[in-house]
Amino acid sequence: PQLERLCVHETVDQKIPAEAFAEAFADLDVPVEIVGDDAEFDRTDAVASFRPRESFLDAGWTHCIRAGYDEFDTDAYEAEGVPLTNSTGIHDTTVGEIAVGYMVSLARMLHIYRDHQGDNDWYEPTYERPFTVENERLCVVGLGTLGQGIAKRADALGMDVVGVRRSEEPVDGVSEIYHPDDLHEAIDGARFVAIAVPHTPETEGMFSTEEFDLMRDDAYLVNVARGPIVDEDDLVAALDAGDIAGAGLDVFETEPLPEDNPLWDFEEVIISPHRGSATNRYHLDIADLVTEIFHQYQAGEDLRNRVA
Ligand code: NDP
Ligand code: 7N6
Repeated sequence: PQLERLCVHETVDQKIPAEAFAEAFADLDVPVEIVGDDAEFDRTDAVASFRPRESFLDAGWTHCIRAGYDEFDTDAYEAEGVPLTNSTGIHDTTVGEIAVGYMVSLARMLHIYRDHQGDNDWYEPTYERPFTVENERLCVVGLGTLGQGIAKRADALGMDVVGVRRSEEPVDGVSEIYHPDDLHEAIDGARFVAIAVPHTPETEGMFSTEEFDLMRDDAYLVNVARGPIVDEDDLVAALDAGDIAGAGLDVFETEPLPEDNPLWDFEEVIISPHRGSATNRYHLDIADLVTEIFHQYQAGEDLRNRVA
């Protein structure tokens, strides 16, 4: 059946204003409603949500407003024959900018100067500490939307960019592509390692003590993908031991990052609250994508970003 309603689940409010998001569908020829957990669905409903709910399996189509749909039970959607789509394809600029922002700050010490600014302190670092990202090697692990957004910007800054992905498909600005089996070879010698893979059984714990030992002592880790890809206890131990120099982190094993988590206390760790994709027009980017898929559904076409 054709879709007769678009339901915006209230959990979207955790990342984008639900009202503004719903209003962004003014041109859609069906009503748009913000719904809560008491809502019931049938096959004429489309649902756009941040978090999964079992009730969405009664709808005609569910859209996850995140690129990472790891919290959604794809098998259940397959079993019900309900299409599930995700939001990959729209975060190249937003997450690319924040990843490059971490790297430039970690190199030029903006985070340290800002820390000292709080004490009106004209802090002068050691001569050896600052460096330029230009000519430094970056290894981007995962070369999809995020990875390409990071690689393109890093290449523009003159970095020497290599990457890791399963397929060999070349990527603009990336001089060499390694298979995940050769991850160690790929990160060996890199000054920055940026993680941009989805959280899957294969990528969970991809970075632990072994990788941190192998990385340069003056290397920095950037994680804009998902917390569990990095073993956080091992990361803390590696930072404590000086096995790596620092990190820029947008994602964590537990979010919000608990107040007593030791990662807060490292001078050379920059923490952002899973807002790598956040801008004041993020709701419009997602609404454009949902609108496109909505029209594909109504026309009986293949759905962009279908993951189940
Ligand atoms: P894409 O699907 O576009 O890209 C994923 C990339 O990872 C592909 O290049 C894929 O290439 C590669 N990949 C998959 N599995 C492996 C593996 N085992 N080893 C190495 N490479 C692998 O996704 P996005 O770039 O849109 O998003 C990536 C993830 O980033 C999301 O799943 C989400 O968790 C996170 N994210 C975080 C955001 C934030 O706010 N911080 C915002 C958006 C996304 P190939 O198939 O060739 O292996
Ligand atoms: C904000 C979520 C993703 O996977 O976690 C990120 O897209 C961003 C809606």
